[in-house]
Amino acid sequence: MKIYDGQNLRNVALVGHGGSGKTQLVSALLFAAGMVNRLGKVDDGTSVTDYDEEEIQRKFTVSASLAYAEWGKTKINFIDTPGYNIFLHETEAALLAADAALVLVHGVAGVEVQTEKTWGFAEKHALPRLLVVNQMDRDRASLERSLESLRAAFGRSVVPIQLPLGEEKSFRGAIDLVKMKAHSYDPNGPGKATETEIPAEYADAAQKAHETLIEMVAEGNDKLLEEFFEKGTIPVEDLVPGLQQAIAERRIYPVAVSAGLPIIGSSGLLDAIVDYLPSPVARGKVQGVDHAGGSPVERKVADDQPVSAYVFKTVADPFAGRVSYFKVMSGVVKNDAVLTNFNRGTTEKLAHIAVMQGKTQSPIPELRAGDIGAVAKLKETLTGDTLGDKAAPIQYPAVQLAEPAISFAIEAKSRGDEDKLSSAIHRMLEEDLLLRFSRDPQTKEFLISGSGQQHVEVAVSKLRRRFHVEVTLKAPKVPYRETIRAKAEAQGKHKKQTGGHGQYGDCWIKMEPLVRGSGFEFVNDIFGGAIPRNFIPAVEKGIVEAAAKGYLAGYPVVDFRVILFDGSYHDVDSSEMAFKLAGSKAFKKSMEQAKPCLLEPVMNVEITVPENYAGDIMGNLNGRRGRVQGMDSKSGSTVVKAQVPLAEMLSYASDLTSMTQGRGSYSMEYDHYDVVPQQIADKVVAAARAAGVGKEEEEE
Ligand SMILES: Nc1nc2c(ncn2[C@@H]2O[C@H](COP(=O)(O)OP(=O)(O)OP(=O)(O)O)[C@@H](O)[C@H]2O)c(=O)[nH]1
Ligand SMILES: [Mg+2]
Repeated sequence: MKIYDGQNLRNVALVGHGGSGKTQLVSALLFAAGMVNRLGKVDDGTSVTDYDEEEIQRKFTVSASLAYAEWGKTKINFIDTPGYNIFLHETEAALLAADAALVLVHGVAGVEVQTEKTWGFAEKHALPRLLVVNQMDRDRASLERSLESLRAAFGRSVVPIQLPLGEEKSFRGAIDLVKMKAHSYDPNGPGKATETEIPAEYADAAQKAHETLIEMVAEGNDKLLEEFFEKGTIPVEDLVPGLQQAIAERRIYPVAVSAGLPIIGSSGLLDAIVDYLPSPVARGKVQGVDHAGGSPVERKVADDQPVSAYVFKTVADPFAGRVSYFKVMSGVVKNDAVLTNFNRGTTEKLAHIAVMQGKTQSPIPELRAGDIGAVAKLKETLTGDTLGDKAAPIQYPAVQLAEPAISFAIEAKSRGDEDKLSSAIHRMLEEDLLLRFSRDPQTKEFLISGSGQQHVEVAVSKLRRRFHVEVTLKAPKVPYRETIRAKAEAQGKHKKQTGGHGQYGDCWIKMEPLVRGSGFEFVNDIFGGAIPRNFIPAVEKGIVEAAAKGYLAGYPVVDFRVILFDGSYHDVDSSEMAFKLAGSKAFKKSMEQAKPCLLEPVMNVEITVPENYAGDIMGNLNGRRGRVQGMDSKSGSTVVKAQVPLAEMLSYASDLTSMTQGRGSYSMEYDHYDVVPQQIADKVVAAARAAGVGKEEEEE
């Protein structure tokens, strides 16, 4: 395996809506570059980057993976990412290793929900972009319509650098609007273009598009603008660097056309990546901090800088152990290097560094600034950590993850599974940052949490296939809360003064509702020493502990204020314990009068369906206590936005699939807590009581 210098590298992440053809395109590009001798296909389970058993079975990408193509003097590192909403956290994390994004758009559907989401990630991480209108061989695929939706979503900087040659079934290549040549492909061939002059019937359209491109490139570049006004055109040798610069500065988002199956446009796309997208070195400097919460540090992306590498992904392999994927941010990572993990203050030896072609590792003696590789068996390093030269500490920022949206109780099927469960899950948590594992304080069950039902199901399936642990998932849980709706006032008195050392604590509190999201507030309003100062924190503690245990159904009580305003004490018998118990009693007595109620999480839901299903979807949302907030139609599909209680969304994934014959998709995130309607609350409370919540012994 050859060693590449930073300027001869391109790190591109393929992003876009699920099914736009990212994984298929990577396999096509690798085949066209001669990196593999058979064309891998998603549909046969033979693609290079969807190699995980889960991906082969489900035929979509679950987690980011790497591949590379050697194209002329350049090595292109591809990062294939998931487009499915519940795995998008993987996509964003992987973008930290990229220097540009290839944003794929389905030639029939145009811009879709996840196109915009992933565009947002690219925006956030300031990545230059190349748009690819893909699957141009499909019936009703159209560059023109795709461009309309792209411009509507991303503005007028979207400009074609290619036009399709032929359309739909007869799509056979692309016209290069920079060099003004036609590139045609044999649909059964190896993905390499034959270059010809532009056919006469395309000449006018190509000339017009060429001029539009030139104008866009010249617009932000005074020198080119002058040249353009003088000569009425810009020669190719000036247009290429001008285009490069405009892309790097994100003034232009160029658009190419392709198909990954049949492979059409591949060699032209590889050329465009090499010619127009920036190398990691061209991106200049990277930013970090010298230690957590410390001062900013800058590092030049160059071989002569101190070495630093950012770990953007971890794979838990049952055989190879932990495999860490990293990008060399500065300096050179040599095989067997001993580096410091700055996040953990530990030392790691990088034995057997390698480059990845899908699941296949090839050893390499060194990786230079900007390159991407992998290493197995690091001891403590996890995703988001920075490794480097001890003398030059730096930590690169990791992505901010959302909170998981859904939890299920998980149970091992047998005793043997139980023994293996926790260690297997902890290894999976290392590879999937949004997965959580915890214990329900009320029911003592183990909980597994993720971004959606399917996310959790994939995790369970991995547990079985990779780690041979069988588990069952029980009904998902809704994290209810409790609160109050009225003011209350009560006394809590704990008194035991018969025989031996007595106990005496007595307090009076007022309780008031607070606005949603305020949590808990404690006000000490004791005057004249009715309760000695040192016992006041004990009263508060008693209230806090009782509130955590809940009043109605065992869910934490939130959004209320307690004012401690009176009480009494005994010189000998008062103690912290006695006042804590008094606080807890006062809380419970106040709750009786305070009109307690249940709160439930309400989610922002976005559902995308083909237009003709929109009516059904809205009707169905009404039945789920949903409030439709808006509707958007574009290119044949409708996006419905609504707020729906989480409790009503637990089975939505499978219901949506059956309502739309699998053509709908949705995403949701937490928005706020709201009061549960009485009838439903009654059922939740009854279920909790039946499960034994609130039956514990009253302390006396
Ligand atoms: N006709 C046609 N079908 C394609 C093309 N590219 C991909 N497909 C098919 O479209 C489906 C989805 O392709 P993938 O490559 O898995 O799509 P993806 O963007 O990786 O999807 P996610 O991994 O879910 O984000 C598969 O059935 C492919 O065979 C294309 O250019 N033309
Ligand atoms: Mg994929």
